[in-house]
Amino acid sequence: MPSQIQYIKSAVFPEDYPLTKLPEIAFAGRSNAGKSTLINEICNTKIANVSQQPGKTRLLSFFDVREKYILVDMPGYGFAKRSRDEQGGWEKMVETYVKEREQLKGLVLVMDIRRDWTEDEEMIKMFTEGAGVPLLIALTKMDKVSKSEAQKRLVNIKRNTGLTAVFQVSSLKKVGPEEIEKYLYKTWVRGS
Ligand SMILES: Nc1nc2c(ncn2[C@@H]2O[C@H](COP(=O)(O)OP(=O)(O)OP(=O)(O)O)[C@@H](O)[C@H]2O)c(=O)[nH]1
Ligand SMILES: [Mg+2]
Repeated sequence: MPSQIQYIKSAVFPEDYPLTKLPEIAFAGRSNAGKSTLINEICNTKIANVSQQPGKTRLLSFFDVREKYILVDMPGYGFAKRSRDEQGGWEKMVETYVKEREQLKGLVLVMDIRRDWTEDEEMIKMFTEGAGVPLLIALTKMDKVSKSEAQKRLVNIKRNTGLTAVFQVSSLKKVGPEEIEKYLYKTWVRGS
């Protein structure tokens, strides 16, 4: 597992994205889904902020991993206190990033396994499909449900989305990060 990860910068607009050509992998999902936790585990660090106050991060945060690829922690959506204007700004930021970032090799959609697929997830799926960017789904907090429930939810998500790259994750049980890192590196970084 990689351990050398460095924060580069945060940005909203394309002109502020870091000037690197390394392959990039973005993490998106509802606020509190476990994006930052998963990034930390994949990179074996504590660098990505695990939220004390959900919905606070409003920027794209770029991290360099071993000078091999870039991980991008995207702000979470679905946070109730966000106004309609802010929601619109979030959508625009995500859409612009997914469309315009040429080196974006794939997007990890992080979802609490107990939640259902909503129009927010559908929107991200549409943005990525529109841009030809592959999608992986990480179903987090599987420790919160029984094994059979987790399995049922995984099968449902696969069926509803037509996606095959769907992984279960538990930060408590240390399930998922290693397998996901392997997949990302092999399929999206080295395959790029
Ligand atoms: N039980 C359990 N808790 C988890 C798991 N993954 C994350 N959490 C907890 O869920 C909360 C939110 O995790 P974050 O990683 O901050 O979520 P986030 O998606 O980055 O949230 P925002 O940055 O607000 O969008 C934290 O209290 C984590 O400890 C998991 O697999 N199991
Ligand atoms: Mg976060």
